[in-house]
Amino acid sequence: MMRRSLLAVTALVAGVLSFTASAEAVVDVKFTARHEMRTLMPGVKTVAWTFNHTVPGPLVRVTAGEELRITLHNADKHHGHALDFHASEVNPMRVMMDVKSGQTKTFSFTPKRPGVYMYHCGTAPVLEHVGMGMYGMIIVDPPEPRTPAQEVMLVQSEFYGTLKKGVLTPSLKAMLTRQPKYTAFNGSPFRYLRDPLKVKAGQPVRIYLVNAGPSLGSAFHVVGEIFDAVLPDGGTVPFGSNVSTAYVPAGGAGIFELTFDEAGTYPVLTHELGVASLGALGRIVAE
Ligand SMILES: [Cu+2]
Repeated sequence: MMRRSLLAVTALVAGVLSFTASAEAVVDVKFTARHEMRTLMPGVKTVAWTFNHTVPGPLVRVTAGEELRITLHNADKHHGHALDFHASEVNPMRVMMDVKSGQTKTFSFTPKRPGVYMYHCGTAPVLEHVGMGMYGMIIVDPPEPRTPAQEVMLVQSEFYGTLKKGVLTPSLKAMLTRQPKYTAFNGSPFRYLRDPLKVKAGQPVRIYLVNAGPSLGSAFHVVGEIFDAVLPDGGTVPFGSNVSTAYVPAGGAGIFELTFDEAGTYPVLTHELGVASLGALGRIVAE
C-alpha cells in the first residue's frame, strides 16, 4: 500500500515523514514537538515551536478510509502540545489532549472525507501555539484518485513580533491585535520570489492550499490566470469555475486547479495586498 509517490513538488512543504503502511492500511506518522531557533528568511532568525523541526510541520497524506495513527512526542521542556486535525471527525477529548513535556502519546482516527485540511497544535492559548509555528497540511486523497496533475502544496501563515538585529522576537500582543511582521507561503516570507515554483505549461496544475493563519484570510490568486475549479477544503462541490480569486479563511483550505497555457512567470499571492506585501507573495514559472 506504499502509495507515497508524490510528485517532485511535494518537497515544497519542508519536512519528510517516516511513513510505514501495513496491509491493514494503517499509516503511522511520528511528530516531535520542539522549541528551537529557526531561520525565517535570509538574515532573520526567530524562536519557533515546531513539529519535526519545520514550519509548517510535515505534510501528512492518506487515502480516505485508511487509519491514521499519530505518535506525538513532546521534546519541548517549556510547554504542553497537542494535535488537532481538521480531517479527523472525532471526539477532541479523545485524540486532541495535551502531551506534557517529555511525554509521548499515540492516538488514531480514520479520515473519511477526501480533501485538504489544516492540522495544528490545540494547546491553549491556541493563538500562540499556531502563531509560533505549530501547523501543517493533511491531504486526504479520494479512494478513486483525482485526475493526474502537477501538484503544488502551499501553507499560508503569519509571523508576529519585533525585529531587532536580525532576530524576530515573537509577540503575543501583536498576535492578538493581528499585526503580523511577516506573512509567508511554506514558512518563509517571499520564499518563492527567491526560488520560484516550477511547473510545465499546458498541463494541469493542482494547488493545495492551507491557510494556517492564525488570524488573517487568504484571497488566493495567481496573476494572469483563472482557476478552472476551486474546491473549498478540497471537497466535492466546486465553489465555482472561472474564478480568479477565492477566499480561504484562517483555518480553511482549498484545491485550486488551473493550466498555464502560456509559458511565463506568474506571481502567486493573497490579493489582500497589504498581507501579501509582508511575504505571502511568490512566483510560479511555467516552462
Ligand atoms: Cu503547541
